[in-house]
Amino acid sequence: MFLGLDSSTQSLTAVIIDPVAGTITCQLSVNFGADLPHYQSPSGFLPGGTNGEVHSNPLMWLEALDLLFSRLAATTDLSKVTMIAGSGQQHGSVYLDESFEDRLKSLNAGKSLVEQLSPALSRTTAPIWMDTSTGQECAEIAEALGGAVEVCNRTGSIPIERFTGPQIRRFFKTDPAAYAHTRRIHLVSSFIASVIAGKSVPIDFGDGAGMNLLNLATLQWDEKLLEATAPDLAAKLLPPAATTTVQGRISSYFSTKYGLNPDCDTALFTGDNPASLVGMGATGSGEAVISLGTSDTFFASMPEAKTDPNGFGHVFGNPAGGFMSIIVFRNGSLAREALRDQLNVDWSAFDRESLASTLQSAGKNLTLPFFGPEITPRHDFTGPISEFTDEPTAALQIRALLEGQFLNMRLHSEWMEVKIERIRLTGGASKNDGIAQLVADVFQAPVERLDVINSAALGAAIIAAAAAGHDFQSMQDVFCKATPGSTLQPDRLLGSVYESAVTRFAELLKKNR
Ligand code: ADP
Ligand code: XUL
Repeated sequence: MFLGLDSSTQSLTAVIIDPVAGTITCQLSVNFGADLPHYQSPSGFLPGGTNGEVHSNPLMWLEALDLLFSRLAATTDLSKVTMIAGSGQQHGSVYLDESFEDRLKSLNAGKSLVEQLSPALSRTTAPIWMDTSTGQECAEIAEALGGAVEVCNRTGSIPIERFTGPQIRRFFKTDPAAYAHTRRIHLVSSFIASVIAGKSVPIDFGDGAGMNLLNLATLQWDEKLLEATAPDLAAKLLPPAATTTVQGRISSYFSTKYGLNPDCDTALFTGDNPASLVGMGATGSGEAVISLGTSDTFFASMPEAKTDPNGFGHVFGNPAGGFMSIIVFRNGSLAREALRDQLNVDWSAFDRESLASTLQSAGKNLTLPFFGPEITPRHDFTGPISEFTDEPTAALQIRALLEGQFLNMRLHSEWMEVKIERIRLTGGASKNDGIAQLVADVFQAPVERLDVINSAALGAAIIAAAAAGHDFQSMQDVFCKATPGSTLQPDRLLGSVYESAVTRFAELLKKNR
């Protein structure tokens, strides 16, 4: 059996898979807010940060790990687990002193992780992905490299506030003594992986690419960026490695305390998005995942490390090899809800029958679907902008908004130079067949939906299986099947319609930015 862990913003989740039976044998979560209220982080981070700072207490993650394993041990025979892998919320960083390695090596199962590891923190809190405090540091790093585009060419992203490099730089600038006292810097993923392995283990290519430090061409830390970020940074990071690199046995702390097999191995941990790519069964070329949540997210595997010339999208490592894109659209469900409320309708106005009634107007009327500031493309829009040839009835406005959202997505994923052949749709709006059909039509690719709940933790369990020698693709074929009857085929007659619409959409966008 293989165990995948996912340490996300609000919870720590475990998924155990049995590859022979093809079943998920256990899924358990610890919710930071509900289960560990004494950390006063109801949503997984410390409220009240100033200047855009959003931090979490790393001790909360450690206590969650003890709690999760005690719950697992009470319900499951952990001695059958032969490999553990995992994922974490991306970009967050943990700062540790000289004593960390020795403490990991000599963990005593009679005490807690918090008790034994808390003295090793050289910074009591960890900035996480929601932190936007590093605008100045981003500008400084860009300037040192000769521009944001150069940083993007090297690392797959322009300097981004939440990314770890700018965060490290801000720590160095605001508390140079504590920075100097820091011997090791980990991501959330590699921090948890290190505790499990009983020694510091590397950051993987998947999560490492979210730091503005990993050179995608060499898959090494980029020397110029290390230098532009903070002094002596190379010495504080282990060389990055592939996600499936086996690190050796688990720490005896876990076998003694929770009945894990002392021969259980550990692989590296990755970011939650790379792990979700696996858990959604989309690591193969031509496969994309679109998540229609509060924000809409598009991610897809990429054999080559292409970078977005506009600097809107990001490139991370694909745990199965090669790379993946991730592109975030802020005007997702919030924009759909805004139009729904403005027209005083409910979601049934977005369903298949309603949209079918306006099929004649497919691709004819254009809407830039931005009710507020957008990051893809980055612009402070103040409201949607439409160019209609038909009378703008409510039904046509809904069609044009949805088409605008997916045309924008199609346009801003063209830089990947990957022909999308299958889309796996997830998130709250994915259950809406009308919206799902429009995705299929605009991208001219079949859309599938999956029953996977914990896609990152499931992905991590599959990564563990792959690290133990199983084939990524066959594991995904078993564990990431489309829900029967959920697949929607594109209307091929609309291929040329949206081909021309995407060009007109791009022109309208250009006029309005
Ligand atoms: P989050 O990003 O917060 O995890 P979810 O993926 O749970 O969000 O998506 C929640 C959103 O899904 C809601 O805000 C709502 O706008 C949207 N949603 C829920 N049901 C439907 C539906 N039938 N049609 C369209 N959108 C829907
Ligand atoms: C990705 C990002 C978020 C976190 C959430 O760049 O910041 O998706 O990984 O866990």
